[in-house]
Amino acid sequence: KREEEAGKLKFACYSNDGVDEHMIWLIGLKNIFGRQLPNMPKEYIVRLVMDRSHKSVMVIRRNHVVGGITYRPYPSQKFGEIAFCAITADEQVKGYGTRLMNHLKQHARDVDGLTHFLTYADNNAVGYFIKQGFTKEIHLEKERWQGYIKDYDGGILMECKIDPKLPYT
Ligand code: SCA
Repeated sequence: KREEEAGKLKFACYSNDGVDEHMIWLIGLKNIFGRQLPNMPKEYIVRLVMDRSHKSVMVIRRNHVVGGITYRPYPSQKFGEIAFCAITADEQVKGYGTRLMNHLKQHARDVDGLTHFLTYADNNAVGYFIKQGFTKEIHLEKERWQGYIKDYDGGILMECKIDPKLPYT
């Protein structure tokens, strides 16, 4: 909290919108995903992070990306799919992952108008997602998400309902 007040911690949401500075932050985040998600092909990471229909919420400290979450909002369906989520190695388990998710929920609700998130979680990330309010039970009606998100084997589909009123940040 003190760091944030000193202006050293910043949460931002960027997409590949043609602004050079946004591209630089997205490249920094893409490099973290490449290192933290070794099972994901690098080309696939670049493609989604740079895809214009994806957005990335990231935490920036002292002009460096600490971590982020890349997601695709489906505004017509009012849900978003989380594609990647990672914090750089030496900054993990310090609370950044939780704060990042809270910023994502707030942004997705207030800017994108979303009510839910879905993600195919890696086995070893299920614990983290549960702590962020995700469940393995999918309450969202299948008609709202079927055909929109790609099936991905090796992952467990998880859902999170975004509270309509709660201040997340
Ligand atoms: C953290 N926690 C975990 C955990 N990582 N619990 C179980 N399994 C894990 N892997 C717990 C902490 O102990 C803490 O619990 C709470 O979750 C939040 O901690 P934090 O400090 O806020 O978390 P942080 O380390 O900053 O970030 C979590 C994250 C990170 C998982 C993003 O560790 C990371 O980048 N890991 C490597 C990459 C990864 O596995 N990414 C996950 C998604 P308390 O509150 O009780 O103290 S894999 C992916 O993106 C592919 C697609 C997908 O959707 O899965």
